[in-house]
Amino acid sequence: MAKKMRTTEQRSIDPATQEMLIRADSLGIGTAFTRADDMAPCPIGADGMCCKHCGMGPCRLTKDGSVGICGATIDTIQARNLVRAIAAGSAAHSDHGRDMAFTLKAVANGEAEGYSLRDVAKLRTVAAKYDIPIEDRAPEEIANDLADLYIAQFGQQKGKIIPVSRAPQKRQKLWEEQGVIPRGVDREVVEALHRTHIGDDQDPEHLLQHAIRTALADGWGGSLMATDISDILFGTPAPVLGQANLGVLQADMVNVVVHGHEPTLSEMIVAASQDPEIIAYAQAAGAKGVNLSGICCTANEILMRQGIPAAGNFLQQELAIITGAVEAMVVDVQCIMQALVGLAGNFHTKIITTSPKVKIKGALHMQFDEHQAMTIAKNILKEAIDNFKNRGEISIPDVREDLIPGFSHEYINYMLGGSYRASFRPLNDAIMSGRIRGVAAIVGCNNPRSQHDYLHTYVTRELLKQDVLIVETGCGAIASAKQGLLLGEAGLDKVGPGLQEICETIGIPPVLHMGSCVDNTRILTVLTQMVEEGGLGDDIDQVPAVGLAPEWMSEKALSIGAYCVASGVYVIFGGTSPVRGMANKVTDSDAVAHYISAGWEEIYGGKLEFVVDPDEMIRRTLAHIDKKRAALKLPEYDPTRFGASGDSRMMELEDLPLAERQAAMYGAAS
Ligand code: NFS
Ligand code: SF4
Repeated sequence: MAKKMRTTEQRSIDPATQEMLIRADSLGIGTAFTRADDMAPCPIGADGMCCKHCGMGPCRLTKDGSVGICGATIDTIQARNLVRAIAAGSAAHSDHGRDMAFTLKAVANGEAEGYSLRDVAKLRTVAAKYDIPIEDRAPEEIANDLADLYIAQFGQQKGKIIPVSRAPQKRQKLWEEQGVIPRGVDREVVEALHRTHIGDDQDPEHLLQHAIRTALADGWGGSLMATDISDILFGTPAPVLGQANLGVLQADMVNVVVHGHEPTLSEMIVAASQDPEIIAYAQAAGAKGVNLSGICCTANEILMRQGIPAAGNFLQQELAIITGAVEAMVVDVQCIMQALVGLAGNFHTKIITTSPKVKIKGALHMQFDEHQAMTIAKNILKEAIDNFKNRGEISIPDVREDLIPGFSHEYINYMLGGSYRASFRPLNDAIMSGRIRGVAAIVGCNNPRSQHDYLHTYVTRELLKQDVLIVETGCGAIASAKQGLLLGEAGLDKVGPGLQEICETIGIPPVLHMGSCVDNTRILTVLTQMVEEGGLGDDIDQVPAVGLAPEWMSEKALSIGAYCVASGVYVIFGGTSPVRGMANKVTDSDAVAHYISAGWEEIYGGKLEFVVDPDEMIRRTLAHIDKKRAALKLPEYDPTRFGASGDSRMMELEDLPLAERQAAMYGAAS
């Protein structure tokens, strides 16, 4: 079959990316974009119908009704593959959470050089949720107890992991009845591997039930703990001004790009880069200073807390190096392409691995240890500065966009409260009145199989026109940032009339950047608080909300999708389905695809679907939101009811007591 080479415009909608892809071509350098064109995905594996779980295989099931050597059916193999992917995703997020807990423990005991407990208020709030005594105690004592409690969740063998207690009551009861509350984070991941070994669990529905439990160990376990601790150690995000895209690299400075996921390293590199000793060292090398920027979720972590610019999202990691202006790319864990090392060989860039868990052949390994964090961070920066003199010709795209990230659930709660009190009431009211039709979370990766950033931003723009408030995380948030969608009032004219009123009244962008992928738990918290606020049902599945991952590629994304479904959310993924079934001409088997959609919806009220066409994603999103509105007996969405005059009306209503305000806003609707 002839290879299909795409044009630069077909590969990405982002001008900085296009410019660097042209440069890569002229230098004869391959990237993930060209490799994706060179290699068609294996259709059998893509549909989840290849099994490599034992040495009798690999078994490739290519015909309807065919089975593996052991007799495993297509349904079983698809379910097993999905369970394993979700287990890997859950493991990645949760192991990140574990390391954060160890860091918290070290900080509490004065053993972590350079770190402090930056948000004591959040520490106290979180500790109080678990009945850890907080009165008359030093923050370190509280932090030590919280760290112990969180560390224990990973190895716990029986009972329930404790953060689950933060879900809506009704949801917890449902999970209890279904037997899917994680007993311990590690236990569920291990059991997922056990159950999918040759000759174990072979009932697809039973396997997929454990996929839910394993994913919940991520969303209401490892990830939630990671977010809590990151906020406690580095500060709970609040809006700051930031920038995104490759144009944040600077010609006259030492450029250090931090890439990966764990904020423990990147936060310390931020601190070290501002140290007078390091600045002097850079100046002695002939540079103006050290310019830090981030890629992937590390970018999100330091962007939303420190305003450190994001050089780009997942598919731009190679392109940053192709500028020729990066002295060092410092990586820790997850989403780091092995191609970086070979690519960097064409330039002077040093790839520095830092995690005891991640080495890449040919990279420089400078192992990070939170006990000597500041010393190691400075050594890493000196290595980069020493490399400045080796820089060759550079070409930095003059493309960057401002953005305002940092909408933690705490901040959203605070900002919505406006003049009367910190609360989710105004958001619930706006949804109930129909000013906001519903909420969509648009999250997840880039994938070189689809046009870079296109699906994220197309779906975002179209839903905004339909008065859907958008929250974003991960590489999707960076995609929107680069397109100027995360800016205060700019672009509000392209937003539906009701949503425009709300954004103007509260003073928020219509797309809220909520952090890294681990921070998708912030979205779970927002949904829970909306439920608790009242008026939108008594569980998450009743809220008019949808989750989308239009350009997903990682196993972590599948875990996020599954825990959102288990929490009651309708989740739509773009691209290929790992359980494609019917859509593939080879087989009529769609039992697994059907089960994770209709089957899961019957149990959890949420469902997981894979949809290629973005207009179909939008159609299904709006249909779901409208269905949920109708079930809540909310007025039908009608954009003509709101408009320019609404602004002053909102202001008037704000002064009325709650009951009167609601009566005025919804009229006869109960
Ligand atoms: Ni999320 Fe973050 Fe990006 Fe995908 Fe990778 S960086 S954890 S996995 S690619 S969104
Ligand atoms: Fe084949 Fe069964 Fe072994 Fe899988 S577990 S490789 S289907 S024999």
